[in-house]
Amino acid sequence: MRQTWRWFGPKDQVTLQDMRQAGVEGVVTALHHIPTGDIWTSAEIARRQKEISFHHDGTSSGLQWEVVESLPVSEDIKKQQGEWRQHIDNYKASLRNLSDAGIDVVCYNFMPVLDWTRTDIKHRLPNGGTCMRFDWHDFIAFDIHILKRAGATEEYSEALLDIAASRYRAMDNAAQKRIVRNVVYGLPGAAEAFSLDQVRQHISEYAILSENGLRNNLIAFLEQVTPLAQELGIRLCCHPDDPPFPLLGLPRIMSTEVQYSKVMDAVDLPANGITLCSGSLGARPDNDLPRMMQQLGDRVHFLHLRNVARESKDIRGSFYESEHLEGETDMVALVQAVLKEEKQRRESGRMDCSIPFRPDHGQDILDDLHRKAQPGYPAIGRLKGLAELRGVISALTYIDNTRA
Ligand code: DNO
Ligand code: MN
Repeated sequence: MRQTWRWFGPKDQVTLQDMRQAGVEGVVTALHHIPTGDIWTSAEIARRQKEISFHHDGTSSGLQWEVVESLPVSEDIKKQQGEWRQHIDNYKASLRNLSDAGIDVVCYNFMPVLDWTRTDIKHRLPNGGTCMRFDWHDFIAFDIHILKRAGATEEYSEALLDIAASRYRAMDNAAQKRIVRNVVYGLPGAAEAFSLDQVRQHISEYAILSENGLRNNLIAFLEQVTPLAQELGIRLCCHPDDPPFPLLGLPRIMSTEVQYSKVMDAVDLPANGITLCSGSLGARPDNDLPRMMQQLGDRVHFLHLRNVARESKDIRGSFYESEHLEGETDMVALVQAVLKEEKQRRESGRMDCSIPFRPDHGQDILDDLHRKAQPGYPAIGRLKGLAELRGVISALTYIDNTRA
C-alpha cells in the first residue's frame, strides 16, 4: 500500500517538508485553478510537478505527483447538456497530457451540484480537538427554512419536519450563516462556490434526472473516456457520494456496492475503477467496507482510509468523523482485504500491486488548532491517522509473512 497525502498546492499551510516528516511517499493533488471543463495543459501539469518535486532553493523534495484528485467532471457532462461534448473532448486531452507527464491514477466524482457535505466543520470533541460532522436535522432545517427548496417538505416525515423547525428556531443569524457556508460555500472539494440562488437553480436543472438517468450519463461519459484511459495506462477511479445517500432531492448513484457494480459492469475495462473511500461509504449502515473491498477489489485503484461514527441506525442520519481506527468501519479488516487484493495482483503478474491510499481527513488536534489548514486536512490529525494505518499494515504484513 502506497502512502500518499493530499496537497492543495503552494498555498497549502501543510508543506512538502511536513509531508516528508509524516513519512509520506507520494503526493495527491489537482490543478484547482483551472475551471472545470477546461483542458489541463502540459505546461500547467509540468509546473505543478516541479512545485512538488523541488523546494524553492532547487533541492529535491524527494516527492512526486502520483495521483490526481480530482480531474473534475463538469455539471454539463453530468446532465448531458450544453457543452458536454466539448468537455468530454477536453477531458480526454487532459488525460493524454497527464499520461505524457507520467501520472496514471485519476480520481473524479459524479455527485450532482455538491461535493462532500457537512453541517459543522469544527465539531468540538470531549478531548478539545475538533472534527467535521453532518447533522441530519440541521441539514433538513437548512433545506426547508434557509434554502426553501421547492417540494422539499414532501420528502421528509412530519416528525423530522418538527425537529428541523425547532432546530431552525434555535439558530441565530451567525449559526444560519455558518451552516450555509459549511454546506454550499467554498468547500475545498467543491469545484465552484455557489450562492443560494445558484444552488436552487442547479438543483432544479436535475429535476428531470432520475437515478437511472444520472447513471446513464455517467456510463456515457465512461464509454467515451475509459477506452482512451486504458490505452494510455491510466486508472480512473470514481469517488463515492459523501454522504452516501440522496440529499436535496438530487439523485445519488455511487453510494453502495450494488450501485458501484452496475457502473463497473457497464464499462467492463480495468481502467474503469473505484476510489474506495471508507469515510464516505462508512456513513451508511448497510455498507460493509471489508466486503466491498473483497467484491470490488480488482477495480480499486485508490483508497481513502478514514472512519466515521454514526449517530443513527437509519440510512440517512447524523455522523461525525472519528479517529482512523475508531468508528463503524473495522479498519484492520479493511486493510487486511486490501493486502489480500495486492497479493492476488502480485501472483497474477499485475503491475499495479501497490494501491495508493491516503489517510483522507483528520481531526484537528494539538497544533492543528492554531494553524489554518483546509477543513479536514490538518497536518497532525492526518499524520496520526497515517501513522496508525502504517502500524496496522506493518503488523498484518508481519503476521502474513511469518505464517507463510
Ligand atoms: C473530500 C474528498 C472529496 C473528493 C472528491 C473526489 O475531502 O474526499 O472532495 O476529493 O469527491 O472527486
Ligand atoms: Mn474521500
